[in-house]
Amino acid sequence: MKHERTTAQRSTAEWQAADAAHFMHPFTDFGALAKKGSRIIEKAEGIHLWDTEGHRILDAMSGLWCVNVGYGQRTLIDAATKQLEQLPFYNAFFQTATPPAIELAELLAELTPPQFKHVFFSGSGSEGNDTIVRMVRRYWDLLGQPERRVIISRNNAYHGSTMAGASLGGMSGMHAQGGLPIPDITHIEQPYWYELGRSMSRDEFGIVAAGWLEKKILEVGAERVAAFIGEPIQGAGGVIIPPETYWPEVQRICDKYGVLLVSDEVICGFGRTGNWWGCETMGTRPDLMTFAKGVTSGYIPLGGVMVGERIAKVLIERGGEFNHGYTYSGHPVACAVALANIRLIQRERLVEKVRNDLGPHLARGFEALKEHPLIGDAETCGLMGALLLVKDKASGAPFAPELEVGMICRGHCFANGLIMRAVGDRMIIAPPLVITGEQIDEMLGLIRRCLDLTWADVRAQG
Ligand code: PXG
Repeated sequence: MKHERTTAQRSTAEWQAADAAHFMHPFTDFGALAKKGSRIIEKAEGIHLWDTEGHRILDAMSGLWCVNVGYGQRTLIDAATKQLEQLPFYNAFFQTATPPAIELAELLAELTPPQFKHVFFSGSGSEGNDTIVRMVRRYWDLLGQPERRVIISRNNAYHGSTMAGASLGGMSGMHAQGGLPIPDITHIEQPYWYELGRSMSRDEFGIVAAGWLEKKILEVGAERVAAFIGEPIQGAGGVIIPPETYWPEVQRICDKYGVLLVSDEVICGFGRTGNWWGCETMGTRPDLMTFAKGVTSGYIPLGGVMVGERIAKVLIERGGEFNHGYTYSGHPVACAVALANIRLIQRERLVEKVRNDLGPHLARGFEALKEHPLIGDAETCGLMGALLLVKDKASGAPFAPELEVGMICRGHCFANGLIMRAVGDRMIIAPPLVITGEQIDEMLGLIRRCLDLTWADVRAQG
């Protein structure tokens, strides 16, 4: 009768046993998790989650960088219900379309920078970046320059987990599994000032780091370079906020060599940085943008690519059939939820709040945390932030990686009702955009307590 059991009837231990027996989690050491047992999240409201043990947890990661409007938003739930009743699915392949997909395309064209009038929908950010690879190469083929195939990305970038997404990404651990990257994708070093450029000012380093792109273009041969892709701020890589000089210089270099610029807005889009798009915060004019996550606040999967007119025009006027698409490209329920989500962001003026109020509030809190003996650096942009834990504050010397100080800190966070991620020894947050000033203070208080506990552990270990 086990198939008939429902949530309410199972204990945490029973959930954990069934989980370990059947569910292979993403990016997980299956054997280790099976021994330890998952934390089972059962419900959520606002910026808080509850696990099956009844613990209340402040979700400072917005699910996985996506639940920007917080949990339990009635208008999103109603939009999904209504669309499920009216038309749960129809495809967009055979010269058909559904009203929510058309309306969302129209709204995205309005909300994005003026070079964007067209969108290609996918089911996720990874699929969006697969679309980018196909589309970029198709564009250059149609222009009679098929040798322009190479896409340049960066080390420690994250662009998804499909074959193309993982190839574009710069995670060596991912490349090592499955024979990646696929051909004609190459990487340059990331613009991580603290690690790579502390002998210079941030601004000087930004120019140097952008210069690595020009060097790579010349090494590959400009006539072979199709595009450069980057996250305005690297998220999964540890909230690496580049110097202000970096992106404008990257734009200048792309323009100089006719290389397409792709902004992966999967995390930075929909208000996270205090503007609708990370490229607006960073001052670039991309030819393509990938989006996902915040488009529906994670209530339902949806992703896509904003296609700049430079590319759309060629695809439309000379393209013929583009042999690419997904069953769920323009899924009507996902699009209906996205419409409700975007209207909520507009109605509540969340982007303006992040820019003028919440972002500066968080920045002040992180500035104050810089005094903590564990913190080597603290930075924020909008509602993204990173705290770097270091062994020696004066010199900035890092802890030995095997100490896993970030994981120790993350453990204290979990135990104290806070979800904060550890990427190595960078502790990162990206709370829902509906967080209030008071809740930011509550979060900062929890962070400080967990830093103190981590500091005590570190000292006890000598
Ligand atoms: N681009 C960026 C910039 C992302 O952050 C993707 C593409 C892929 O999206 P999908 O929807 O295919 O997952 C992402 C996803 C982490 C973490 O550990 C980050 C992501 C996904 C999983 C884990 O921070 N970002």
